[in-house]
Amino acid sequence: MKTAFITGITGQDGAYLAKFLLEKGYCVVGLVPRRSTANLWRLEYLQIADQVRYEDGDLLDVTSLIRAMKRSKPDEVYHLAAQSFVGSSWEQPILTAQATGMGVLHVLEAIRETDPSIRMYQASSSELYGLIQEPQQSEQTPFYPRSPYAVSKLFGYWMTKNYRESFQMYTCNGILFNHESPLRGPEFVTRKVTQAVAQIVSGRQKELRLGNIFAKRDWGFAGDFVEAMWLMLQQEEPDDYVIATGETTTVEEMCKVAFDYVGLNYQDYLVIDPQLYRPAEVDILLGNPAKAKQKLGWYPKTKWQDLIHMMVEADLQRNGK
Ligand code: NDP
Ligand code: GDR
Repeated sequence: MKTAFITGITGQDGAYLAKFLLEKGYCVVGLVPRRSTANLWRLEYLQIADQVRYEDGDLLDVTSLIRAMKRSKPDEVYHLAAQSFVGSSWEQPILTAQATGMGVLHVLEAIRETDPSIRMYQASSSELYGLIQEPQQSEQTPFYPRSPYAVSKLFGYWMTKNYRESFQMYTCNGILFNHESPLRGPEFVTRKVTQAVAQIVSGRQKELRLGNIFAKRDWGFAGDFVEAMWLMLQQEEPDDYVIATGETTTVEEMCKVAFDYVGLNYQDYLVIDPQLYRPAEVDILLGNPAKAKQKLGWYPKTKWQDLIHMMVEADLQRNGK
């Protein structure tokens, strides 16, 4: 039986990945940072909270990572933990740089100290592309990060590549485009919208305040994307891959699809709030997943419209509708 060590197991991707790996017969160990209350709701939602082994540890404390890794002796490490909300990264740039940037180096060092043959997945991001240099972004597209979050991810990307080249470690960057689900944090725009739809339907909310509705994103389903993380660690050679759907949509169109699903007109509820605009925006993202399809045999299975419907449905249920 293989052992997988997941940082960020309490987050959206951590929960879906844990479920995926448990179904493959892995022993799954999750790193959990000290919080006043452990944040296990996603693992409970997927009914796997009691099938995971937990290790205390924080990305900012490399000794805790080394200890947790030595105890769990993993074959594969999936490094998903980060301060992952782009919007907050301007408010907390130093914490973001430490967790999202330096955290990657801490994990790489913990692996190097424990057993350099452990395979490692790094959660890189389409935010690396930022100010877009090519209409569709592939592994060859130059990076131009546009937020403290993206700059921190750039450091993590290159450290992951550097440890592969310097120490022959099996480390991979998954350059994942936006992926969402009913387990998405409510601060991200898709979930903010689907939650608002459900609350408006149940009379708990009257309006939806958004920032830049003209931004375009390539939205996929998190449940599809975690399979690609695993596939990257099953190859003969480590490499970096774009994971995306190859379709892009505005925030406004996504909003329309969510409200249409319950028979409401989004224009009756939407309020544009300039306070929600970002200091620097990523206007459009559109990924080219051709390499992942060719080398990993991976392709996205869920259309973004179905994903938004799935999320509205889950939020309606949470609101008793
Ligand atoms: P979430 O925000 O849902 O999860 C983040 C996780 O990181 C949580 O488990 C959180 O723990 C943990 N964490 C935060 N700070 C620390 C710390 N100091 N020490 C240990 N753990 C910590 O993110 P997602 O699941 O959506 O994303 C997973 C990864 O993929 C992130 O690195 C993100 O940046 C990246 N990514 C995500 C994309 C997406 O569209 N979802 C696209 C591309 C990249 P807690 O719950 O206790 O706060
Ligand atoms: P993003 O996701 O920044 O792409 O990062 P988010 O859902 O936060 O924003 C997407 C786009 O929507 C616009 N927007 C709003 N966003 C939020 N959150 N709230 C609003 O009210 C709002 N109004 C408009 C944003 O300006 C933006 O253009 C996500 C995260 O998961 C990262 O960790 C990951 O790396 C990238 O996706 C790929």
